[in-house]
Amino acid sequence: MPPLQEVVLAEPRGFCAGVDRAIEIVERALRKFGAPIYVRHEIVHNTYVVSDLKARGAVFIEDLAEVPPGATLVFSAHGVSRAVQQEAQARGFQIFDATCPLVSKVHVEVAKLAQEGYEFLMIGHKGHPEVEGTMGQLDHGIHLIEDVDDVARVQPAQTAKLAVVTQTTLSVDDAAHILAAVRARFPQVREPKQQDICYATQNRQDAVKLLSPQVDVLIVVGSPTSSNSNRLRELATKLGTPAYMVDSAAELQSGWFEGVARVGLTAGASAPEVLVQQVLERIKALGATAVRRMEGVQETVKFPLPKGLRLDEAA
Ligand code: 0CG
Ligand code: SF4
Repeated sequence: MPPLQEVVLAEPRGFCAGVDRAIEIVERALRKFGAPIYVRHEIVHNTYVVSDLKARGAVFIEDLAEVPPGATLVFSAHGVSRAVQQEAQARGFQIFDATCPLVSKVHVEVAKLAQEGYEFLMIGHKGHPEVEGTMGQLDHGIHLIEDVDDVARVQPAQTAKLAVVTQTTLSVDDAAHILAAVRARFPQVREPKQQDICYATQNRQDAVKLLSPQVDVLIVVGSPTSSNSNRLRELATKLGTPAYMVDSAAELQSGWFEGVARVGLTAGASAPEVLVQQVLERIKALGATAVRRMEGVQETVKFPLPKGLRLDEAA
């Protein structure tokens, strides 16, 4: 096998518009109101981002009981249930909602269709905060579907008005497979006009599909809690390319690159580019001499900041 030669950078990779916005919300809240700023759940699922914001005065909590009266509270990019939203409002916190607008869009759809009498199947991963937030838009009537077996098992109260929604960060292929099983069992099911899996998840997975066959190993920068990052590693593995996910350059193992000529490098939607560059440097130190960027979709999505944190507002 030839020695380590080239690193190919996936395009697009790393931060999406929802993550950019969420981090910016915490940073601006810190600047405007000073520390501490309370954040419900990791603002995005990245160890580096969270520890950096912690060092600057953000306090990450899971339970609102940990938030003192009068505090400023930010909801993470993954969104929250109605119960959490209502409790936070009732306790009078100053709230900034960093829920990604593409997650909020799913919440709005659920609320609207529920009004029309719909019951829901939600395709997603149990225990993920986005799933808890979306399912928590209603008191009842949303059934979690994790796989094809769940489709066979689920027992909706009625099937005349049944709608399907999904987590935004699923494997596009797995979701399509599960959705096919849903359609087969419930042909009348109502589907989102545009799929709920977001553009960033789709684009990063598409890039890995193109890149995987060109490389001998794929490195994904991302944290273990990050759904979309895990899906990138999983996808490459399914395509037959050995793949590893690392939280930082320190986690790289030289053994992964033995007998490897070409390394693919990508990052989940919550992983900062600075970590990608550190990983790249480390792979270069192991012997890679060339770096190439693959051709890919240019993302231009940008979401506005919430009122009260915009630069053009009077202080
Ligand atoms: O991929 P998930 O939903 O786990 O979230 P992460 O924070 O990693 O990235 C995007 C968001 C929100
Ligand atoms: Fe929004 Fe998609 Fe990014 Fe999640 S991964 S924050 S849904 S753009």
